Amino acid sequence: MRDPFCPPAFSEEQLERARDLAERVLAGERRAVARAISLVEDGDALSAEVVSRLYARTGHARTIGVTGPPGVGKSTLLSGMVRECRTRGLSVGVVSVDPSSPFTQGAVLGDRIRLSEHFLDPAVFIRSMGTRGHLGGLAEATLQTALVLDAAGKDVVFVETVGVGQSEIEVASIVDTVILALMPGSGDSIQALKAGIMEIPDIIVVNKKDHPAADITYNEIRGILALADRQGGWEAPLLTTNALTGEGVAELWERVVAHQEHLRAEGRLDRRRGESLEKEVLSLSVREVQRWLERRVGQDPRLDSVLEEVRERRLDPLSAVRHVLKDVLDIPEEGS
Ligand SMILES: Nc1nc2c(ncn2[C@@H]2O[C@H](COP(=O)(O)OP(=O)(O)O)[C@@H](O)[C@H]2O)c(=O)[nH]1
Ligand SMILES: [Mg+2]
Repeated sequence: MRDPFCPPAFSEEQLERARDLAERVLAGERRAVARAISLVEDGDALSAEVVSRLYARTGHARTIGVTGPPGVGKSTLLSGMVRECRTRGLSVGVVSVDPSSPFTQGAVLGDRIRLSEHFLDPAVFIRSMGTRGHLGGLAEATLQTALVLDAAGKDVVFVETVGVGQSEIEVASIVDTVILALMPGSGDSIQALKAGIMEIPDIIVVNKKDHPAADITYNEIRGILALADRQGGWEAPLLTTNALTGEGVAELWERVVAHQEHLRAEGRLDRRRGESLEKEVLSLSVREVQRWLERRVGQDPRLDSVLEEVRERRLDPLSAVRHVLKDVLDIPEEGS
């Protein structure tokens, strides 16, 4: 297990490989992009080295997240939006994350079918991520993959993630525009919206408008949105689509563009991106500290003795936390 406070030492040869790979990604070389993403996906320590060499050249791509419960048609909608981008001459990267199919990688196969028309297009790069690996966490791997695609010069980067209720929105927060896709039967997500547990996304789309209950769902969500606060002067539009026929997909893309223009016009894009990146760094730092601390159990006599005192009820948990912060993590007490 690598120690986050002590980055792995690479050989000169490895560093040379990372440099070379980063250069080829920046040149937009397809095989290099695939290789870099594989390193990210495998949680290979060298991937951080590659991404650090790409980072300064990112920020060009428009990033769009599509989230929602499994089966609502996110991948199919994405395929339609990729088509919209291509007719406008925009190059596209797609990262599709579906941890809901842990056994068969079925989502990955299904996505290949749903996105198949784009696989031969050299201006489109599609990557489905299964559940394997991800030592650094799925959200981090997704962010790094999006950065690779951005650095490779893609104009638009889509991130598809499964989100039910309040879960998995984390990944969506790294993008400029969040689309929540729902369909009749997405009860949990609709309840989460209603209860205010789930943040109102930038755009909501009710897919499968051919479904008999689509109107009811549409009206229910419209009712929720009517009561919701506008966020930053943007009123989240509600749309209906039939991703299979492509009905409504052009309008969906127009709304995405309108949202991006809204962000840019108000100088919000940079602020939003800045805040997301800040949050990302903090939450990853917290996670690394947590892992580091967990690894210290059984290794650090000070930590072990504090834990033992708690077990034996000689020390209460909150006092123990103070000891851990001060003696193990070396964090000075608040106010001192
Ligand atoms: N009837 C109908 N089926 C759809 C529509 N959009 C997608 N589907 C189907 O719904 C299933 C799940 O679609 P998929 O895009 O994989 O959903 P995801 O899990 O959200 O990515 C597939 O069988 C699609 O063909 C739609 O608008 N109407
Ligand atoms: Mg999908």
